[in-house]
Amino acid sequence: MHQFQLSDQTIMDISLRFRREMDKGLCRDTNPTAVVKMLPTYVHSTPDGTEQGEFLALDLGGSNFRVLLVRVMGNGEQKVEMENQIYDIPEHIMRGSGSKLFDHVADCLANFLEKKGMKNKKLPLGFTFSFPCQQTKLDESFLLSWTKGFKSSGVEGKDVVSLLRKSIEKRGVIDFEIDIVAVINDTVGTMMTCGFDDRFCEIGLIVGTGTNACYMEHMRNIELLDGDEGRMCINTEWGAFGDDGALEDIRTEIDRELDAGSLNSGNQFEKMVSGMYQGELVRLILVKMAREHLMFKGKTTPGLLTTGHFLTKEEGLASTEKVLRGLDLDPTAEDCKATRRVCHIISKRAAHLCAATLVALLRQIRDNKAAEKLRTTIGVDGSVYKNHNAFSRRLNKMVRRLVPDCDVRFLLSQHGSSKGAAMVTAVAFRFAAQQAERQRILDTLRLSRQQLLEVKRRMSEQMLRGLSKQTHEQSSLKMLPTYVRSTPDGTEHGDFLALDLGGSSFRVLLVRIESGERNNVDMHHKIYSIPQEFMQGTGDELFSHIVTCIADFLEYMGMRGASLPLGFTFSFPCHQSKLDEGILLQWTKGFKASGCEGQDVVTLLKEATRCKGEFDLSFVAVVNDTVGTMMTCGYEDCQCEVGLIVGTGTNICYMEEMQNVELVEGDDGRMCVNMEWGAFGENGELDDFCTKFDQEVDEFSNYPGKQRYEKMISGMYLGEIVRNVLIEFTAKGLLFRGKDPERLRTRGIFETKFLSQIESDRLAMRQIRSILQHLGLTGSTCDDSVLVKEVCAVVSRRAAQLCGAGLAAVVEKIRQSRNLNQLSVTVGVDGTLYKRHPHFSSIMQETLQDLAPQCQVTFHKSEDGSGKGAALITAVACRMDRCGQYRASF
Ligand code: 0WK
Ligand code: 0WK
Ligand code: BGC
Ligand code: BGC
Repeated sequence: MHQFQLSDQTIMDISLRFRREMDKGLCRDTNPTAVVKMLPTYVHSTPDGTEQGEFLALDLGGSNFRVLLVRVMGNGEQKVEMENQIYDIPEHIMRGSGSKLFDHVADCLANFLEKKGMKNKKLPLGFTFSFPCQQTKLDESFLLSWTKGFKSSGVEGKDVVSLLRKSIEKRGVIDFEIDIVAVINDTVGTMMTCGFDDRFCEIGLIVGTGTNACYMEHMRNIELLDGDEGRMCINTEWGAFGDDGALEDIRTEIDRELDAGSLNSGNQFEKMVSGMYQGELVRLILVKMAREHLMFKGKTTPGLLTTGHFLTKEEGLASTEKVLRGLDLDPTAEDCKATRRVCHIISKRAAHLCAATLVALLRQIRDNKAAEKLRTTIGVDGSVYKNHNAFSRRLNKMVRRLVPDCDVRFLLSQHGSSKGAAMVTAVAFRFAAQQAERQRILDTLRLSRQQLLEVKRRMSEQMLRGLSKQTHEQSSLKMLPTYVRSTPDGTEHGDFLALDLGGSSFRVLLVRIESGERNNVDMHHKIYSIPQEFMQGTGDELFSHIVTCIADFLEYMGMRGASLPLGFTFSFPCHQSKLDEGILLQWTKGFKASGCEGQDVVTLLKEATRCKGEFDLSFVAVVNDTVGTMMTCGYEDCQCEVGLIVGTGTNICYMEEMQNVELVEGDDGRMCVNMEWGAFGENGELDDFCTKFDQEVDEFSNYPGKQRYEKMISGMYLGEIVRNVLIEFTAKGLLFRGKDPERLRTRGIFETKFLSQIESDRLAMRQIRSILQHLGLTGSTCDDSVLVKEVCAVVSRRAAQLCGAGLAAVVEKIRQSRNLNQLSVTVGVDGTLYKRHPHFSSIMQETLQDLAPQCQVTFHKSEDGSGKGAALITAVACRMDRCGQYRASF
């Protein structure tokens, strides 16, 4: 019997071996070949007292199959009521066909509900299925292999939830309806059951028919899953420890004999520890002893020779003689003493082996927490642990001896794993309900292809109305003629000042154009800020500030008092009747300076220059940033006939056939039209796509009712839409655990740049949390970060799709105006949102491709800004002037 006794050294060594097996199972590369599978369970937390409701639970895989009704009283009452019924699983069903097994389970469920008079109640169900399963989510679990006494066919490799659903549906809904919300392992159920009473409980242990353990592992160590924040319960399936030969040195010939005769191969560790096998080990030893004439006077009996006839539960019982006589043996007192000794040794080895693996778990948790002294609780269940006092005593004792520095408590589960299953179901049910509500809200921000086609159609309609003299006033798209009729021809030359006002930064540029060789433009610029008080003060203050910046720039360039032609990129809707005049129709974005709307901004600028008297501006061309961008890109790509801005604001211009530009005389050639598409929707064209979050943003914007399309797309507003969705989620308890972080109510706090950061694929969840922390949204969880990222993605996706639908209308217009079957055109594009957002441009281009398949569109990102374009336009105008050509437009 000596070979069954393990020295402390050996036990310590086995513990270290098991720890290595755990690492193999957790590691992505070695998991496929690991025998200790370390299976993710998708259970992220132990009960937090908010669980409540009525749940059904099935407990399959232990010595009893139970159907239970569990009532969890919430709001901190921590009270649970349970009713259960034990049903038999006949051996022919445990080893028959899988469909028969699950039909039997469904029958028992129906019987239970019948008895409870609850057949017509649709209840969520938690399914404790105590076998090794690969889970992909809480309600999907593929059986890896049967263990213990089960061997039903057609189940391994299958999702046991679908098999159960099928058996239930087979009975027809008229019978009863069940919503299987969660499938868990009995170790997980046991941990949750004990966790309900003891918040330190983070390990679940079963030593019963089979044996196994689970524990709360840090996500960063679970390489099979993304995310490294928080914890998840891992089902170790330690029964299989040794299946790769790791325990060969301690396995005896008796162990090998038992394994050879067992129903399911493998599970070497379980076969040395659990209740299904301890008795069998004793029997095989007694048979060996008898055959070697060391016991029972060398006699064996059919009873003794029959597998499974020496049940584990027998061991403890004083009446060994009664048991042996039950096997038709005629034991002497010596025989009884020897039998008890064999039982003692087998049970002791089992307890010590269990302690070895348990200590490996304890050390893993202690190291994860970097804790000096670990305080933890092990929730435990199973007939061996419960009914074999010697076993549990030896196990506790050996654990304390191996890890004296850990304060470990064993908490016996009083209610079985189903209470825990109900907890998991309650959490899952609450999560599922919350998820459904989150998706319902997010669905209001998701646009279908049909809706996008409708946006495109309505945009096309408004374009025609805006171009037509008759309907121009009624259109939300002003289709403003820009008096830019062609792109540079390379003969332009000279020094030009350029101003770039209206984007996220104000720039003053000196642009030196050398004629002849193309693309020889030299630029110097300086960025100035436009303080809020000037953006929202008086026009005089604003333009005086602009002139101050120009003067500072000329100083900085050593060109004090210079008089240069100037290209003025003024990124707001302006009515132009010629190139050097721009009547501001209305401010947009963050600007609100008084006394400007309805005024010619060229005059306002010249007025301010005159007042300052430090330099003179000879000629000023005013262009929209979309036009400047088109020109800048057109200088390198002559196919560039569209200018797109997706930045603080959004807008587009394109080269339209003169005969369609009814507001301007003449039908020859083309002219660039500034669509001011930001205003699309002001006549209600977008009302059926607008959500309450958009309403909120519009209501609190500088210009309620204005720029509706812009407010669903551009950088100034996306962050605000996200913030409003997050407030709604928080108010509904769907985010930040319903705790309303005051900071979230601060308008403008969620800048759009955060969307771009949060949606970047490279950003780990913890970095999202640090952004939330930075925003003062402290105490957010990993789930919160995931959700915030999802909200950002939905809002930016809608913006990109809306932009793509609008662009599809524009390029289709060009194609149709030119009666082309296929159009290939380049779009010059600029703007921080387009440039910095990780997915905006690709989603916009996908949408465009889908909605305008007859247009090949190339996107040319502007690297030099629209100031260069403005200077080029000014240069062309000046060239035409030198040639004495009328410079109203070119
Ligand atoms: C009771 C639990 C059940 C688990 C069983 C294990 O409710 O989920 O499977 O303990 O112990 P056994 O019945 O195999 O001895
Ligand atoms: C850079 C251009 C400028 C334009 C801006 C728009 O040079 O004219 O207004 O892009 O992008 P935003 O700065 O608003 O993101
Ligand atoms: C199964 C485990 C289960 C354990 C205890 C083992 O045979 O593989 O999933 O937790 O028995 O019931
Ligand atoms: C303005 C446009 C400008 C766009 C991009 C909008 O708010 O109305 O003129 O092109 O922003 O900057």
